[in-house]
Amino acid sequence: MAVIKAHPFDFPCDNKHLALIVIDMQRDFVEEGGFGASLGNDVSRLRAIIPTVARLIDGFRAAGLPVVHTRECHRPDLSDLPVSKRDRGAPSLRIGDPGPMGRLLVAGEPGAEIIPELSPIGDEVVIDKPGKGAFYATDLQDILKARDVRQLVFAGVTTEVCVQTTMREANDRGYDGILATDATESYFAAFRDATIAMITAQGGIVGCAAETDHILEALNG
Ligand code: TIU
Repeated sequence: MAVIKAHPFDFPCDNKHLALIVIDMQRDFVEEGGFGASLGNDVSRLRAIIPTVARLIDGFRAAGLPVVHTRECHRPDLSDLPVSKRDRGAPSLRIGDPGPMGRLLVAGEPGAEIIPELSPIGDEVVIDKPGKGAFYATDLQDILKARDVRQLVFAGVTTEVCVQTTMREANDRGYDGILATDATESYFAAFRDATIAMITAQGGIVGCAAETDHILEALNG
């Protein structure tokens, strides 16, 4: 069994049961004119991880391991959008409003698509999710069960919102989780760092954390 050099413990990874989950690398979070920018965020921080996420995805593809992509988006009629989520904060545009990339965070609109640099290929699964966590109101768990996946590597955005929420959901469902620290990013550097610290504290209460190079080394080993 290969071992990923990780913190706070080296992670014994079993390639027969390992998958990569790439969270919400969508135009709406990573490009100007999207939902993230409408909340007042600087999207350039998130763009910086694109090459590293691509390298991680390529490594999983080359090893023949599953890659699952998620997209945070809502039905066009917004029936799965709670008013509390729609009205939160003081956005210049709300979810469902028309923007430069179509209606914000609405399935089927250009802004909800995964960025072209990281487009899914072949039979890679894409999970559309109305919440922050990728298990909530989706069939992700059934899909992972069908492929006998038990260990999950996490990448994507944003670290403290959708990535952390999904990692916690996975932890409660019995999955081993490992966060790729240089393949995840937040609009706030301090929040990314705090998330890595809090999931790995207490002996890895939620999971462990490793650099992409170390994850790739274990896949190839
Ligand atoms: N606002 C923010 O940091 N994130 C989100 O709204 N969604 C995700 O993290 N995908």
